[in-house]
Amino acid sequence: SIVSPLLRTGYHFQPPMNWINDPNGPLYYKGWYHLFYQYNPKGAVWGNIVWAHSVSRDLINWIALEPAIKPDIPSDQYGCWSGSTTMLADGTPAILYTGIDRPNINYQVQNIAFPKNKSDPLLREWVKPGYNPIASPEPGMNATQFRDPTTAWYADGHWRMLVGGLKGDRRGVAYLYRSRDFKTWVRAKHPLHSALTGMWECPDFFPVQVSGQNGLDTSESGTKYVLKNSLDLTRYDYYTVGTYDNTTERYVPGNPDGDYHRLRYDYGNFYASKTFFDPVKRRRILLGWANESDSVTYDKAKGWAGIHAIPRKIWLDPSGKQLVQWPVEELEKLRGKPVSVSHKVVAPGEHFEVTGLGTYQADVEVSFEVSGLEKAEELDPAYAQDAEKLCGVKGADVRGGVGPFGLWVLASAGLEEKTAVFFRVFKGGSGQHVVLMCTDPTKSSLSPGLYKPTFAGFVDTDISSGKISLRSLVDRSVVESFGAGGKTCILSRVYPSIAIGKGAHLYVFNNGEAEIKVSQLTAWEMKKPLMNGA
Ligand code: DQQ
Repeated sequence: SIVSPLLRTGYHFQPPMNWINDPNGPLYYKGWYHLFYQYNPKGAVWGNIVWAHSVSRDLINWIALEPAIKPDIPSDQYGCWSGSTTMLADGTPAILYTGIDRPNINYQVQNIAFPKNKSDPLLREWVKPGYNPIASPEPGMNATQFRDPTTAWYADGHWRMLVGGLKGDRRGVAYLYRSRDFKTWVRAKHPLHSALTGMWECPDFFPVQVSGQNGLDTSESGTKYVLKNSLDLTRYDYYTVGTYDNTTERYVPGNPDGDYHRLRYDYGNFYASKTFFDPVKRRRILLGWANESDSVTYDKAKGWAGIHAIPRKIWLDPSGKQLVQWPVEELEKLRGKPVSVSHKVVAPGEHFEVTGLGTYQADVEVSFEVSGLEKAEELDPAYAQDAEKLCGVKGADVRGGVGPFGLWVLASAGLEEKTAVFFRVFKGGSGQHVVLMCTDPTKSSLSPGLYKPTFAGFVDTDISSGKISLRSLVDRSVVESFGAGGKTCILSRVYPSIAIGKGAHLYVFNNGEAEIKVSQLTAWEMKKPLMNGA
């Protein structure tokens, strides 16, 4: 059944039980990665929110500590909501977070906390200075839509941070605050940026290098910057790449349609994400929350709800137009013995099984080679801007020209259940090829009443060589996929009823007219890391 323990994820982040949502305040400190997260200590539904705390040496094995931030001062007594960590010049980490300070209405203020004992690498205890809150809604501001402070950055004698908000009914806002001493904060007259998209939750703002895969500390200046918002309206995370300078204190998206262009970190179930700079490996890491896609009744019956995506390293694509994401290399420590397939042709309408490993908990990397791009279907202009709609009408079982081809993961032996992760190539208006990546879970489970949306994004890759890669992290009830080396990512939750445990199989399929070659496929069964004592 859907509450089977075999559906509880094996290597994705989660506590032993209860509800989790947003990742909060990730940071590296004295040999340890710290992850805080929104957590209900009392149940598997949202509520009673505290900052739970876990630590890790490698972002993969996690040890749970006591919650770090709990309601215990007037300005957070009704909830400790999302926020971030900033490293001060003397090496002190500071947490900025949202507090709910009155009952029944979610009136929001921003608070600060510091470690009680800086020499404790585990940062177990946090103190909240008496001068809290450090920012409150002003007259004319929407006090119930004012939250989620970012990591602050330092330049020209000032710290600056953002707080997400809503102006009027529709304008999402990144309010900008300034401080000389990290104690007294003043709001800048104009926000860093705003757009008519609805409330901006969990803003994130950081510099990126224009070449290479290294990250920058949030206070280093970049040629380019990324601004991300989590849109309450759609429950997806959107970002733009643009420019920023500390004198004007304004961010300008590179693409004039940027705010409405809908570039997403992940085209699946992934929300309220946050990045941080890892000074050890000089990389920027993205963490995100994936909720369940079953019902509250099931969540209660399971006793848990919510996971985090595998931490992803992110960097700017050489085109400068988008980010690229890849699971942190530490994940590869969980790989068991590999199984490989090479140079295998999959004829139109054919599929084959990848055998020799347990695939309910696996890491699968494939390079495909397509011949016969001339067989690509025309792209209906009605769907040219909407990958999700396109995938809705051109799902995995709809025969195509070039594709659908890809993987069936968490598939039962008789294929009654299967989640398809695939590509489909179209001929666009001006003769160029358009690549669609989809996760189609419509056949993922025989259990009734599940929410099984198809997820999809376009892949901005040059397919003229016929080559494209796919990586899927399969973990019992999660399928987290990276197309074309991480240019398009899709995380999806599925709850098979027979494709569980040893009943889960892995296939490569081709439902197109054109022949597909698997140049190389390697699959690893994944071991279970330390996961918060569960
Ligand atoms: N979750 C937090 C808020 C944030 C929202 C509350 C996003 O601070 O805006 O749990 O999921």
